[in-house]
Amino acid sequence: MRTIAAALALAATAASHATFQELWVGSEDEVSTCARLPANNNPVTNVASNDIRCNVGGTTAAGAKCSVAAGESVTVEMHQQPGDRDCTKEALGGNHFGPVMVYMSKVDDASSADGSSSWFKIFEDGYDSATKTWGNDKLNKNCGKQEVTIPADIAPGDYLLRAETIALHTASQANGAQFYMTCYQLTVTGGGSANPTGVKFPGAYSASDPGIKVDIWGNSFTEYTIPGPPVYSG
Ligand SMILES: [Cu+2]
Repeated sequence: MRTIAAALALAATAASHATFQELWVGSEDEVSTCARLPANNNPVTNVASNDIRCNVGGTTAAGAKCSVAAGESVTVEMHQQPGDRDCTKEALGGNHFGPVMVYMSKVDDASSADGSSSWFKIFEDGYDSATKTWGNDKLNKNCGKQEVTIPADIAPGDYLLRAETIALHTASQANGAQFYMTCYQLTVTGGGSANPTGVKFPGAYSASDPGIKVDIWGNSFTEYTIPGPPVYSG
């Protein structure tokens, strides 16, 4: 009996997992053409692993680059199963509450870069304590989509764009936070000369960060500290 219950709980959990898989440039749907799609929807849990860069297998190239003008918006899109863009299903299911963050990294060639370069954050949405709303609650309400603006002043050239959400439902345990990320291969046109300083993955996060080892269910939980560097303001 206990075995069956545990197996059902495990199946339910796995079914709710997800990957960022599509990208929109402005209003144009690029589908997954420039996404380094993760092999499956399992989370990364070790912040010290190279998998924290671009997910398991995500350090190698996949497909094409998407071209985007500096100052333009892109929309990253997450779903539970590959290619299943059904908006009636949650993007990330079952209480997998947590922040949404997007980073960029300037690289020589987005189709071969391994993600070891420096990353700057361009977007974050953590927790609104007034409405008790998480960043990925909004993702779920918006068919898995999060729109972000490419900074207008960054230098033109190739970048990796790293979309991430963290599920914190079991994050009160050591290494209980679940990281879901996908890297997209971009070429940025226009722009200026800014080359924002950033952080490395691994390195940007520690397993003991207050936004990573955190009990979101406790009575004392009122505010959430988003991990990683501040957002580059341009
Ligand atoms: Cu999970």
